[in-house]
Amino acid sequence: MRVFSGVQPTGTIHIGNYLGAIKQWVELQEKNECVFCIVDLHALTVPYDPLKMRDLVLEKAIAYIAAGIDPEKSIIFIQSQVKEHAELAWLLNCVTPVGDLTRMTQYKEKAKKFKQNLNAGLLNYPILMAADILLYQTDMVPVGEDQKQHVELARTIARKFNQRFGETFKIPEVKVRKIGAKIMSLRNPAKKMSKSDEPESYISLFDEPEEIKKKIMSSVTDTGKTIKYNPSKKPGISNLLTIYSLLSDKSIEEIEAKFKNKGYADFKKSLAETVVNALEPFRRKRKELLSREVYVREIMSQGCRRAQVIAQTTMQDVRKKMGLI
Ligand code: ATP
Ligand code: LTN
Repeated sequence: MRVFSGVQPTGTIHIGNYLGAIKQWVELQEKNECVFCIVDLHALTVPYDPLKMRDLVLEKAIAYIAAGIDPEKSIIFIQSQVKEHAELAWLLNCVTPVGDLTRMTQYKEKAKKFKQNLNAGLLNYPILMAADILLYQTDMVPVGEDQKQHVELARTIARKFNQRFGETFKIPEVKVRKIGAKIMSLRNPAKKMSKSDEPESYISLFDEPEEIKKKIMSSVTDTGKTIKYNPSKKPGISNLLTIYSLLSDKSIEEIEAKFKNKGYADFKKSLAETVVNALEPFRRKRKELLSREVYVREIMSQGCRRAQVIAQTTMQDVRKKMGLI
């Protein structure tokens, strides 16, 4: 099966991104043909500094590899280097009703946040994402919960295109984890952990042990004393239990049993230790890769060439079907 997914280069990759998306990628690459993208064109839809973009993209390439994406097994590349993404996005613009875009949850939230300078890119964002996915005749898109709606729209766009112009695109399936698809903020367990929030609200994949301990010990938890999984009544503790479980490969029940007669402080201390240990190999690998920029850039160039071959084949067909030859 062909798998496609991506992360935006802005901000730091956090354990929400890792547990919701990247951890699935690492597992999927063993048995599938995987294409993983750094979606820099998507990142232009919100205010950003052009001088910092280059480093942010390189940092994400390093993060992918440090977190376990193997460039021998998977294609890793930068979205803007494969021009077919922008080209197909324009063509798909012409088959997508505006009403489908204005009802997207992420658009509605961002439209509120950027009321003063709302650009058309924010509205059209899911079309570019559909182009990313459909260019590669993707079977499966592993993402976090917040991106499910966008993948569903990509399916709708593909179906509509196929009906209008003839069978062209594969209809992709979304793959969202049962547990961990929505890791919550450490500061506010009612909100998802997000790169664009304050650093205390997330744990970066590369935070130093001291920072991890501090963030976990001061994370917002619920009233009461018991360590019990109950997302609606105890969202803070439930979120921490989810993180603990996914990073230790222990079931939530096992962890609850372990802390049956213990308090929040003991639980948090043990969680901090678990997180520090689980992220240690990533920190080590990242340090090594930071001094090998040429190697990382070569992986990106190779990835770009491999991605282009697939993208160009799809585009030839699309152009022909749309009468553009
Ligand atoms: P922002 O919230 O600032 O828009 P982000 O943290 O959501 O950024 P993205 O690059 O948009 O980061 O997301 C990359 C991948 O991580 C997507 O598949 C997304 O669904 C997933 N993801 C993001 N946040 C979480 C989270 N809190 N829990 C689980 N998965 C997440
Ligand atoms: N919009 C996604 C990133 C993204 C993506 C994709 C994910 C862009 N193109 C294609 C899966 C498939 C986000 O996480 N914000």
